[in-house]
Amino acid sequence: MDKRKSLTFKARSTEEIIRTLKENFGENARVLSIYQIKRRGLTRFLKKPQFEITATAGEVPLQGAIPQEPPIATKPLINPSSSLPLKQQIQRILTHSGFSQPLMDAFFENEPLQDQYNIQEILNNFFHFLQKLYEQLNVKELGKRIALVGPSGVGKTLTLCKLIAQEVFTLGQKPVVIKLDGEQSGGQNILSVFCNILGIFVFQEGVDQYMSYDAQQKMLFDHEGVNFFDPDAVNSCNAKLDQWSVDTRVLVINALYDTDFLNQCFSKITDLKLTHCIFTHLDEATQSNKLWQYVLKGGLSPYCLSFGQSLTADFTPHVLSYLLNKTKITEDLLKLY
Ligand SMILES: Nc1nc2c(ncn2[C@@H]2O[C@H](COP(=O)(O)OP(=O)(O)OP(=O)(O)O)[C@@H](O)[C@H]2O)c(=O)[nH]1
Ligand SMILES: [Mg+2]
Repeated sequence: MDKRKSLTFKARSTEEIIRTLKENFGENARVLSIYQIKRRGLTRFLKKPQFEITATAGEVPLQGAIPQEPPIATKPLINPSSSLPLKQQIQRILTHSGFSQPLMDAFFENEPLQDQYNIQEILNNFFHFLQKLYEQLNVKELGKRIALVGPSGVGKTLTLCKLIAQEVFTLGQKPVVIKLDGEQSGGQNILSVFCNILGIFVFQEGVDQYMSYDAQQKMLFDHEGVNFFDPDAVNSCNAKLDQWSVDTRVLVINALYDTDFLNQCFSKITDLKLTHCIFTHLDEATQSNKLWQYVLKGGLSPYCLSFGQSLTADFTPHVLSYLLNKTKITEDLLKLY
């Protein structure tokens, strides 16, 4: 048994995964990532899901590393010859870069331009302003019962796996998982397989009865997709969360959604008693500047960000650093100055 090697293999069931892990690493196996292999065509409905697992006997890398992105342009930019007033020049750059009007208004209100004439300097001030607002946020503590809610397919289940991985690998905790999707699905799905490997109990509402009411037991809830345009669906989700006394209700949102849809989801904060938010698919977003508005002024506490399909990584609780790293000014516009 080689304690140092890492291994990537494919398997179709929990038993197969556990057997391979034991054969290669004995009791010391550490799962680094699990992907569900996507199938094409109709056969995907007929065959069991297949997983690709990477495991090692070594240390598990820490969660939450901040990916390095190129910093924003740093050369001084002055355009004294432009006919546009400075404020308008800045607004034009920020609007084209995806920042919202209310955020820009708050900036100009807070930081009068006075006799600054260097655009780069003002943009730097804008980033400091974003940072200042973030630091002033009243971020709510997480409770013991955490539910992920959001529209279908945003990445709730995958993000839940990342949170479970963090609980198990980083905090050494074993939460209980409750699937709030009625009696919809049974059998093997990625959440059940993953929890099985980690020795986490998964209860499926309507099928299993969860009997323990220990207030200290951390419980993570995976809710089915909610149609935010359907008041009945929103009410029934809220009733279910009330029934389970869920205190931390996290809105999970795909960062690629347009602002109309984001607004629709954020408009249900009161109806669903939402407390936190998570943005997913940051890896696919070429620019994430529009998210600042929701993070800083959306009314929910930022929880974490997801930027990839790994079950155990591609995830950070360092929302401010990640967003600052990813924030870009449309470079073509800057070339004009
Ligand atoms: N690239 C990328 N893919 C992601 C991310 N988060 C989730 N996905 C993918 O998005 C798809 C849907 O993810 P799920 O976790 O099943 O979404 P869900 O919200 O639980 O879906 P429902 O339960 O059907 O409502 C899967 O293929 C995930 O691998 C992310 O941050 N980046
Ligand atoms: Mg799901």
